[in-house]
Amino acid sequence: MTDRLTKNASQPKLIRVLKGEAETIPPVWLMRQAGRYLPEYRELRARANDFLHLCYTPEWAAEITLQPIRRFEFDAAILFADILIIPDALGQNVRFEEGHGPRLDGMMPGDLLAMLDREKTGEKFSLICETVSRVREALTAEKTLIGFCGAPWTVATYMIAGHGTPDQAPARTAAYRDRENFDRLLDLLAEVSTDYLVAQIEAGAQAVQIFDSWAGVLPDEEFDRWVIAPTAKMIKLLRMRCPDVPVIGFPRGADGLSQRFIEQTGVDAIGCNTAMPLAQMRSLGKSVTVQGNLDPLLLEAGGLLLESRIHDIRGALSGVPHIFNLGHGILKTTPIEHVEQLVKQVRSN
Ligand code: 1CP
Repeated sequence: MTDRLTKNASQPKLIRVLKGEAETIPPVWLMRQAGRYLPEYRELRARANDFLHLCYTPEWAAEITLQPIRRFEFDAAILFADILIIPDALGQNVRFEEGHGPRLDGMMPGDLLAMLDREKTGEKFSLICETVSRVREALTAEKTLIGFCGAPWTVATYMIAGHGTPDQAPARTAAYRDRENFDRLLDLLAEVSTDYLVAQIEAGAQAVQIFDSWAGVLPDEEFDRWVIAPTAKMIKLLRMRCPDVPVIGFPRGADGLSQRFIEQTGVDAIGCNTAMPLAQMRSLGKSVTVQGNLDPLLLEAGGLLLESRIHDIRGALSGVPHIFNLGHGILKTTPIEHVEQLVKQVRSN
């Protein structure tokens, strides 16, 4: 751990912790912190009508990114966009239907490879980067701006099925049947996603998170091939171009394979889902920064149990580099007062 320590008091707290420092009061932000539980988000969302149009309008997307910072003073802002920007920018048809989540024209890996066009991505990526620069300009120096993308495996599950699925069966079946084209698809996504993250960093993102929300459904051999290998490739390419920018991996649900994920991808931090035991998080914290893992449903429920769990998470992770966060995205039914209570308690001694 000591060799990762680049002590620099002038850096924001979240970056110090990502570089391996343990803070008595951990930095805090929440996955999906910009979104539907906030009335000010719902108001803008209703005016924009179309979700992708919101993401591609820098003025609105920057405003939405900043809304939770104004309200709760989190240590980090996360760019407001979506993991499905990548398929959209590559030319696949992506829509967000009210009440149904995302809808894509799902296709087999070979057909996707024939249709996707890397040359197309520049125009849409530059709109997202314009949001990044606007947000960085508006934030004070102690706040960190996090850029993000989806991991190749998770993004591919939507590109093949055409929508979210409980078990990612369409993508798993397609990948088992045509491993060669599936590998090529993940390779393309890894390269394009790295270009996208580099562009976000050049525009002002100071750390990046790679969301692999569906990493937990794979057998270990496929986990190596479809989760670890593309993530390791992205991080290797990223380090060549942006050596100092910390990377948070979030292989959700892959608890038993977390140590292997850390060792083989080279992430600086690992996002831990709600089901990961705190003792395991503490042990992972010996090699990387750990982030998480409050249950979003407990934050929604509130009360004494919430208070005692926040206390337990902080206690279990004291002395290791820890970023306080949820184990998955905040729910749209979460009362604002519960978020206020969380931030207050995490910042109390
Ligand atoms: O109707 C609406 O207002 C849209 C709701 C919404 C929002 C607010 C979607 C649709 N995406 C987002 C923003 C978003 N998505 C962010 C913004 C930054 C933040 O505040 O954190 C981020 C980081 C994401 C990432 C994302 N999108 C993931 C990975 C994280 C996770 O929660 O697992 C995934 C899987 C998506 C796909 C997606 N986009 C939207 C929905 C409803 C979904 C899930 C679809 C499904 O599987 O059913």
